[in-house]
Amino acid sequence: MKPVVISVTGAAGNIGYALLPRILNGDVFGADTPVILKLVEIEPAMKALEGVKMELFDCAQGLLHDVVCTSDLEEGFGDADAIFLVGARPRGPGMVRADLLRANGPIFTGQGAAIAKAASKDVKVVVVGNPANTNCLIAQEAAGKHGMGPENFTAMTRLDHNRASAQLAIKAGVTPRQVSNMVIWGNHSPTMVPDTEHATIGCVPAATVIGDEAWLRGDFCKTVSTRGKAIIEARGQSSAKSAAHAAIEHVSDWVRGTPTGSWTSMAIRSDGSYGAPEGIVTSFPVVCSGDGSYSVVTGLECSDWVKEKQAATWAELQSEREAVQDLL
Ligand code: NAX
Repeated sequence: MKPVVISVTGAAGNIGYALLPRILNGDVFGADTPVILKLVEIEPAMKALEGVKMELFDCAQGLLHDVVCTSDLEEGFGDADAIFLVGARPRGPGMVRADLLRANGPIFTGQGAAIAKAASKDVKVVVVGNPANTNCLIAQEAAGKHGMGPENFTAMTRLDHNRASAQLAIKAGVTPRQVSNMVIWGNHSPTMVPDTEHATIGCVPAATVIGDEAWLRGDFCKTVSTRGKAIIEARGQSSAKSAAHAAIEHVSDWVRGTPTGSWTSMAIRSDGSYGAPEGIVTSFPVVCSGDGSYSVVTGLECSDWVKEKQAATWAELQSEREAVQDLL
């Protein structure tokens, strides 16, 4: 079978280390599809990346066709079928979200342009590096200047979706497999809206099974939206395994389709659905058809409580957009 080309930026980092063996396990395109990995790093990390490459060969995973290590963007994205944009500058001491936007925004103008020039025209891009939604918007705009549409670029809120589903499962005393149709609305930031109003646990509405609205609107939302911080405090490092797992599920669902009757959460370019402002990248409930296309789930009724929180997260995304206007 013809190999697929999968590019990963920030491949020498924490998430990269957890992500690459999963890709070579066939977890994105399937267990029979060989993989050419193109690993993109900045110059100072190239030596570490060579070590990662050695380890990948040492795993002798059956699908490994080739590994290319590069800091040249067009080489790194050449003919890519899927791209994980993980690499970004971490938030340093004293940096606020706006500083991070300014530091990381320019990375995504260069990457968006290089993807449009070099990748497959059907490439599926997931932005993981933070601030993921607005980095994705920047990449979309840059790619658009070279003729590639925004639908090729998405940002990851699957980790938030999975964290929320897991918290519901723990509270209900069931396995996460029983939980369906969580929705994450908005930004991958503390303003995100973990909405359980359409979720089911074992085909019963989650609200009925949990029977504790105060928890669903209080501690549950707080736990999900601050989970990343809690993990850093406990582990001394940010989420890597769970982030890699979420990124794999995000792209795998996009390539192979969401299970019948359920949806996932993905941050995509807003078309105005549910009153979200157009021209931001926001998380929606999304169905992937399995042929590479995806669409927002329509017709969900949102309570006033959810609508109020949606308005706040969308306002944050609009202000992020304004802060990087010169990069768009
Ligand atoms: P690390 O600091 O371990 O690794 C980042 C890697 O990116 C480094 O190896 C660095 O050399 C590389 N890099 C930096 N600038 C680059 C560039 N211009 N081109 C290519 N590579 C570049 O971070 P890690 O823990 O792997 O996290 C990576 C990103 O994921 C961070 O921005 C982090 O905030 C973000 N996250 C996003 C999540 C999400 O749900 N969307 C959750 C997990 C994670 O926090």
